[in-house]
Amino acid sequence: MSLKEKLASKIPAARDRYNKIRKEYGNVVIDQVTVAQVAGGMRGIKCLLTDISYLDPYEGIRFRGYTIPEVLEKLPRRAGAEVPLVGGFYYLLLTGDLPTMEEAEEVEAEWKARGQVPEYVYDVLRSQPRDTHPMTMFAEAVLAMQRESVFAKRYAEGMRREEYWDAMYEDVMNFLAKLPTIGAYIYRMKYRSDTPIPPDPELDWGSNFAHMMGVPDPAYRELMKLYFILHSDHESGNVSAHTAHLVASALSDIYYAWAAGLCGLAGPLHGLANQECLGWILGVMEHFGGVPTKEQMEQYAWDTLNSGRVIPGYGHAVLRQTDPRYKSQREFALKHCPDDPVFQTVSCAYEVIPEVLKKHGKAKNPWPNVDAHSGCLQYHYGVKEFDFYTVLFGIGRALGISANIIWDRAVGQPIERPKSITTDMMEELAKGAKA
Ligand code: CMX
Repeated sequence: MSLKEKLASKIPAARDRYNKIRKEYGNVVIDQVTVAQVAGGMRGIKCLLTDISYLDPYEGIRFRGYTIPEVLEKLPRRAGAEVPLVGGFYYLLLTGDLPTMEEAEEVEAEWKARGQVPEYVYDVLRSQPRDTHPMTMFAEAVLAMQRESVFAKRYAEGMRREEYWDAMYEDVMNFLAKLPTIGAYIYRMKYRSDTPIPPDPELDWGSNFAHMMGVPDPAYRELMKLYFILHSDHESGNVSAHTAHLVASALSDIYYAWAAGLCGLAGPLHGLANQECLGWILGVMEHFGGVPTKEQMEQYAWDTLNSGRVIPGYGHAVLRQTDPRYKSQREFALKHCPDDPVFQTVSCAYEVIPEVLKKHGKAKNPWPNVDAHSGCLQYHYGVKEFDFYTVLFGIGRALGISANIIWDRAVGQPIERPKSITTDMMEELAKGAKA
């Protein structure tokens, strides 16, 4: 069954279930909100609904109920490939079902058919000064394509609510199909003397990105499929996913929604952390003239903390263990580049920093997150321009946010609108409760 047919077959029951729960159990209390949560970035408030992924603080992410090792083991892969097809992974994210090889290849074929990037997108990119941050370029390219939106056109024509998901699906497939080409184009334009590489029709979505980047090592193709899968989704409360969901809740299309999400991903406490991590690791190496000893690493970590900065790549708002996305990348590095000095420095940090952060006593989670590892693998394969790394994150994260938004439209999730209070009101409530 094609992805769209499978989706169509699942939506009526899911929509009924969602509406029934809203109607019958609308008054049931599932969480309480404290002053600390309101004043502290809404941490931990259970107020978002998604079936695409779930983040357990100790176990890490599950995509549609599957852990990362399960996803990598169960999804179909092409002959000789180490990592499954991203098209098959997207089928799982959207439908909750493991695809057959044929179904995974159908998604890949659909992306291939829709992959042509409009010329004006290149004009938009080329009109920017070359020192514009690649995330700014990426967000601009996504926003520029809004004129292609099927959802916006059909909405203006008076489309029925039940059809919203269908138009959103069309937009999403058109949009996802083009992202690897746009990302690689930005890279080749900005850092490789303006020498874009056309896609290879024989390659899958993830491998094609590696090819268009111009990295010759075939292991990089496997890395990029892994990278996009690992970065796809992390529940819906993180800044980029939540921003995209919020914007789309106003019935803005995927182009508006993901351009906004990318602007959130570009922040140093979120997606930009991976570029900061590699900068920090290279800083350690430069300072000590190569891979540091554990004692040197400890000293450098304390110097960072004592100068009032955070150690990038460590800590997490939800996780309370080593991020399984970190572990998965570490396994890849142990297999493909165990002797790489940058990887060895990342490993040394892993041995030392959790203990330093525990002694420091502030971070609730002293363990590494996904960003602590991703840059070192890119660096190994020659992608050394680390301000580009968040674009890679942005391509991968588009998979998760778009699956969420299709389902938001499918069940009819409403416009998001939480309630604010003033500081006076909060103080009064707090004092009243204490008295
Ligand atoms: N180094 C030093 N201090 C840290 C720290 C770190 N890696 N992580 C947290 N802290 C500090 C916080 O700054 C905070 O200090 P204040 O009380 O002075 O403000 C205190 O510990 C408590 O923070 P927390 O509750 O543990 O963490 P938050 O949920 O507030 O923030 C995160 C989470 C990721 C922003 C934070 O751990 C951090 O800044 N890490 C470094 C940046 C990073 O790796 N970001 C990538 C995250 C993954 C992603 O979203 O892409």
